[in-house]
Amino acid sequence: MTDDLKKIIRDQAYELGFDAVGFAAAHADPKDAQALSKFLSLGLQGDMAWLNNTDARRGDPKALMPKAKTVIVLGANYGPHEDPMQAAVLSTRGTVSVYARGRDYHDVLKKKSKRLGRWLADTHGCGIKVFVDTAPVMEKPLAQRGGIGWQGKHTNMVSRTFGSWLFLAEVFTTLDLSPDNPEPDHCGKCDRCRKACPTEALPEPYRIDPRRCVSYLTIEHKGEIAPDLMARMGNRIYGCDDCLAVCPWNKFGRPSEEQAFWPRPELTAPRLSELADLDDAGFRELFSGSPIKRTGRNRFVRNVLIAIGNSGDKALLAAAQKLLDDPSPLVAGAAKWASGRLSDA
Ligand code: B12
Ligand code: SF4
Ligand code: SF4
Repeated sequence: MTDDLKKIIRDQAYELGFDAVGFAAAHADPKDAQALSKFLSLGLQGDMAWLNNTDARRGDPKALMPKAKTVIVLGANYGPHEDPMQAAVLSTRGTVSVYARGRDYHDVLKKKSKRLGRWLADTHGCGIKVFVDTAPVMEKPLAQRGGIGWQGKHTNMVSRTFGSWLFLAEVFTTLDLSPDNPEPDHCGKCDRCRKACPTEALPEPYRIDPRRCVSYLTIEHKGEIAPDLMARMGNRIYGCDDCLAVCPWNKFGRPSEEQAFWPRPELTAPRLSELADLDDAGFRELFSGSPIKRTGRNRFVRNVLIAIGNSGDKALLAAAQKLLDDPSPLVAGAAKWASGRLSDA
């Protein structure tokens, strides 16, 4: 009976556009809570105080829904249609990570997960709760327990079918469904992701130091960035895909069929000089519906200035100098760094 029901749920999830579906028991695994406490005790969360404030709940799915018995773990393929690193060699352009080139995945997956949850509640009279990314849920270990992939040495979840390009979401339910088998680790001797990292943010296999990660620095970190890290960031202006892009399991993946994740043409290799010119209103207009709106104009222009500083192209010096007196100290500081670096180039 439970297997029949699981098949019906799986089919419904596929119909709604999910690409991977698994079932995990809604109980805490002490290993996850311990790994999280260790992570926090080392201060690795940096500016992400929300990880600290929610740690008691994050380690245990029941803390979010005491009556939950099963977590339906869901994956959505956002595999790129083009080489994700193609803009990395274009010095006057920026590289936006694949996940942020289309529409905000939170909005897209929330809608689909809610539809799945509502259908389940209506057809089976159960309780449900839906989560995507921002709730205090340890999504990757749950997805691994639900069998849709394993946490690779870059710490993200890798799928044998979709490589490193899966977004995660969950529907918690009071239905008691048999858990799937956890996916074993298939990294083997491979170490490509760690070698590819531009800032050495993966000091050991399966460990990340977010404070060095370009994704953290460009999206989460609110202040100035240390000069040695800025110099290593290249032209990555929002997020980073280097460790994901080199994963050999990507060869089994395929481009996403979800049009909402397809890149907006202007974000595939945007011109740094145009982005540096954005004011608040221009930023909000350009990035409405995009995850990029999250950083606000100042942090984003800081990132663009770092890329300008790293471009080695003196034609961009004027764009940096124009921002030396910007009212935002963050922007003015990055403009000073970029101008100095280009003048020396
Ligand atoms: C905080 C966060 C970040 C932080 C920290 C990253 C991190 N690895 O934790 C920053 C800002 C850096 C980040 C970056 C990115 N993120 Co993020 N992020 C999250 C978030 C909100 C929480 C993750 C978390 O709990 N971290 C805390 C630590 C403790 O967890 P951990 O690193 O997984 O630690 C585990 C392992 O290290 C292991 N471990 C620890 N010690 C040891 C020792 C040994 C020996 C072993 C074997 C294991 C082990 O156990 C820990 C617990 O399981 C999740 C969403 C969610 N709610 O889960 C999304 C999430 C992980 N991010 C996601 C994405 C897409 C990204 C980026 C690719 C975005 C981009 N292109 O820029 C990058 C990838 C960077 C990277 N290599 O991880 C996706 C990943 C999807 C997937 N397939 O896994 C998620 C799941 C969001 C989603 N719903 O889709 N992210
Ligand atoms: S996202 Fe980029 S900076 Fe962060 S760990 Fe991966 S390769 Fe390193
Ligand atoms: S690049 Fe290699 S080590 Fe890293 S996650 Fe992929 S298979 Fe694992």
